[in-house]
Amino acid sequence: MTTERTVRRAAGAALTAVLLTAAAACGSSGSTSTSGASPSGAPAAGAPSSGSSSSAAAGGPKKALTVYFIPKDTQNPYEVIADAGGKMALSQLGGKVVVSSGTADTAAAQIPSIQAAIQAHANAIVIAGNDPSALCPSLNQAAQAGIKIVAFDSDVSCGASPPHLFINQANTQQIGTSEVDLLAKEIGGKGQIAILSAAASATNQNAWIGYMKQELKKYPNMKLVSTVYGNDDPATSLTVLQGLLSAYPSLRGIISPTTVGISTAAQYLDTHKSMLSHLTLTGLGLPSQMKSYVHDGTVKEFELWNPQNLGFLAGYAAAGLASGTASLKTGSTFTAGMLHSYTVLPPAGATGPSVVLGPPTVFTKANVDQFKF
Ligand code: RAM
Repeated sequence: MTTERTVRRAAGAALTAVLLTAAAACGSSGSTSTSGASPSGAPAAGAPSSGSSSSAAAGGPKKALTVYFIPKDTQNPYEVIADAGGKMALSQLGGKVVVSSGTADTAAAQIPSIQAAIQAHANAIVIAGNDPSALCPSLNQAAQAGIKIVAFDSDVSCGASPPHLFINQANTQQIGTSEVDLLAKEIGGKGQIAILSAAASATNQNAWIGYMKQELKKYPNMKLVSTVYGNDDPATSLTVLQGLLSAYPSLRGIISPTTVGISTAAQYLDTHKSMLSHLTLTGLGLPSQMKSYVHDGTVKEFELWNPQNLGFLAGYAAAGLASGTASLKTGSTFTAGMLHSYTVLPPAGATGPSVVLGPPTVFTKANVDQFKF
């Protein structure tokens, strides 16, 4: 049982829509990109204007903060959208985001970006961990240099040191169990199934897969035969998918808990439609990437949350910690602009202090077009 709970959650699709900006406009093509107080993408209608924060005086975050966003990699569209949310948050607070990471989903590729944040005297780091423990020594160095540490998307498990806040996209258990339930519903709870995941060391996917395995006990006739890892790289995802399909010709279902994996698999099945007579795909996907596959029947249902809201919340959390207006204390609260107030949840299992953005949305033909991310 998890003790996570949503204290204040994004108010569904209406709020989701408000925070959408063109992710492409905010994307990072190189390994490092900077966004100042005037982002290229104007805040969407309803967003507070970026110059409005005399908030330090009002007890809000300090102005002119520099926050390093270190996503899993700089090329994954999901991560680009999440970083855009961070840029929007810091822009509203009069600070800036520097996006820096590698192009492969490894801890080694992220360590230079942590070092760069230390060199730049950043106020905070927001990192999506490609590995639960390999980043801890560098993050400790950063914390010793006075940099506040926030994990989002994929947590790090460094124990008490450095202390950090995890911004969870949704309840971890719910993400894992709901994907199994979606697939079970579609295939009648029967047959061989497989998981097409991201990097083998990714904390988030591994935590979800743990709950998937637990949930599978409810379906004795559904058998998990293989888990393969595409490293959030489309080419690798395709290779391991093809290996899976040839090793298990009777496969009835695939869960891909990664936007890169599910979009790659959907694209493949779209051009191998005969497979759809016996094979069902679900998982976590970006509606913008998946909608054509939903409309042509390749995929019926999948889920996600708004990655831009995730980055936005992480940006506010980082700014709050760096300003002393947010803390890691259980039950303490901070305000994340238009997403309102969040309460810090108690540590549970391998997860330290955390906040949860909100429940995932299930996308089908009926609603997939409403979401712009
Ligand atoms: C991929 C990444 C990310 C995950 C999403 C659902 O883009 O692995 O970490 O949260 O999928």
